[in-house]
Amino acid sequence: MSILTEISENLQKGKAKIVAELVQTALDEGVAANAILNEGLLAGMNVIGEKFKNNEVYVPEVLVAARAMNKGTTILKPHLAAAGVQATGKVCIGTVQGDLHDIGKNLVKMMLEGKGLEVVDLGTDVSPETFVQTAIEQNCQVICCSALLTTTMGVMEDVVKKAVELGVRDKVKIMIGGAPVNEDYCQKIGADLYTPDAASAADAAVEFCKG
Ligand code: B1M
Repeated sequence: MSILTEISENLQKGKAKIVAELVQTALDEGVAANAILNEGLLAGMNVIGEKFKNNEVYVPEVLVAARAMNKGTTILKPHLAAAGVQATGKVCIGTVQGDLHDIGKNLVKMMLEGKGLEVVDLGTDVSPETFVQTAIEQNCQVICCSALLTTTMGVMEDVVKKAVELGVRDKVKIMIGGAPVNEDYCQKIGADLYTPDAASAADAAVEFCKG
């Protein structure tokens, strides 16, 4: 069994300590950080996601898998960052109000940092006011909103409205992403950009920060 498959399978079993050890071993053996992320950690989380959808596993199993994912990504973080190029810019990121999913948001954050951007992580359950006030007070060029629930994606429109209300809509770019969101929705709510994954989000944020 390849080490990437081992990482995926242990992640699915929620074996956080083993996942962390395997990620370190893979790095020591010279496996690329991107491959460990995509073919190990994300591959395992996709399997869990499908099983969750089909009621083959339940919330506790998903939670321990998520914890294993976070352990693995913590070790990967400096290696993903090392692959990035230096850029100047500041971004704030969060998962929108009512939504506690943070794995995708953390991946986007990691990729942004990997591109050399300074990232203000607002965490989960972030109100439109907090997104926009943070951008104003901390001079962020970009606000990144993540949502995983159809019931919370509407908060992204409130972020756009709040930026208009506080008079900064022309000064800050608003990027959106997450499983229920798409390009059509982005246009409908008047956000600046939808990207489907963490890597393209980071590339786009760099371009926005260049101005
Ligand atoms: Co939840 N959950 N969950 N969950 N969960 C989903 C999202 C769901 C699709 C599962 C399902 O039913 N098939 C479903 C949503 C259905 C819907 O709204 N249409 C769902 C539900 C219903 C719920 C609860 C309501 C369940 C309940 O309690 N009955 C509840 C809600 C809690 C809340 O938030 N208020 C809930 C809870 C949980 C856990 C706590 C158990 C756990 C979260 C743990 C955590 O995040 N710390 C969890 C998980 C893990 C999932 C699944 C299985 C995996 C999500 C994930 O992390 N994926 C998910 C099913 C699935 O997706 N297959 C599911 C991996 C992650 C890397 O992907 O976040 O999409 P993702 O990020 C991607 C892209 O979307 C993109 O980049 C990443 C990859 O490169 N991206 C961006 C993300 N944000 C971006 C921002 C950008 C750009 C790109 O720019 C700014």
